[in-house]
Amino acid sequence: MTSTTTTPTPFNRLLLTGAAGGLGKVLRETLRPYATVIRLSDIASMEPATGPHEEVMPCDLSDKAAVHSLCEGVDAIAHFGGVSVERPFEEILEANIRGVFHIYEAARKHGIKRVIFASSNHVIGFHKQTETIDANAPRRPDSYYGLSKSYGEDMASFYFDRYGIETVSIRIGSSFPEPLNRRMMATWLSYRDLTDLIGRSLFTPNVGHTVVYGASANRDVWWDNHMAAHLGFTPKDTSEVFRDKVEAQPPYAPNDPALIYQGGAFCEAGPFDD
Ligand code: NAI
Ligand code: 15L
Repeated sequence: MTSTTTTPTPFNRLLLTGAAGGLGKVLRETLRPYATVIRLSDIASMEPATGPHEEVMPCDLSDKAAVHSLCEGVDAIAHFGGVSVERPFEEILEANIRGVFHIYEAARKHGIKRVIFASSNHVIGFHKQTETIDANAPRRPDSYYGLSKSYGEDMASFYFDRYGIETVSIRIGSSFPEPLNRRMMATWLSYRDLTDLIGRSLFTPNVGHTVVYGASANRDVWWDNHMAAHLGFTPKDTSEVFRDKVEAQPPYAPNDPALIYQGGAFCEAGPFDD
């Protein structure tokens, strides 16, 4: 958060769901400056608290009562828990759809005023890679997973309009240590840029419900963040430094969705019941 004019006062207690996951393990460390205490939660086991700045509280997001207890005493939520890839609808329903409802209901009951929602590029995955889209582009979910993130964004919008709970929904591209394939040269979001974007999303006043695309300063741009300009997010990293390594991989076949659609392989995942 280098270009803000004031240093934000950290939250007292920040809840991080999905804390045992790929991003959660990173954010457990990098979100530290944003809160006195980070409450770490997941259905999976994780390392015990390493000091008074951490609390570990296991929880299944599909358990309403457990999520309500989880949110007690919390000032802001970074909601990163849930199924993170395409799976049968029933799995997505429990973790992502029921889960996000439980998070917002608990936020309402406990007076929590700010949520960061880990949304995904798969909300708009059926847009072609030749398009550049902003936050107002029609959603074109590419999977049950993408649908659940679209539902989460609508939940965020509703809870702002109805109850004044503010959310930044980050449509994360591909956040990994480095881009893993040619498609990710456009979608990659470094951990440093993600951490900065979460900070801005937590501390920028009056965000209402803001949708922002999460990508680093990559050469090929599919997403236009002018509608989230108030966050002041200017990514610092770029996938260009990995280009030679990634382009050593074989090229995609001409009909590969990874070459055609923004959501890549998710556009051809499933069906699961046949
Ligand atoms: P991950 O799969 O490594 O982590 C998700 C965590 O959620 C896991 O630790 C899992 O145990 C937990 N979880 C699943 N079901 C749960 C339940 N019922 N109750 C409680 N916890 C549950 O995924 P990753 O990559 O760390 O992503 C974190 C979040 O960011 C996810 O919501 C994902 O959809 C979103 N995201 C990630 C992207 C990426 O490139 N890493 C891209 C777009 C979105
Ligand atoms: C996501 O939403 C997934 O959570 C992540 O694992 C990647 O597949 C990413 O999108 C992507 O599109 O690369």
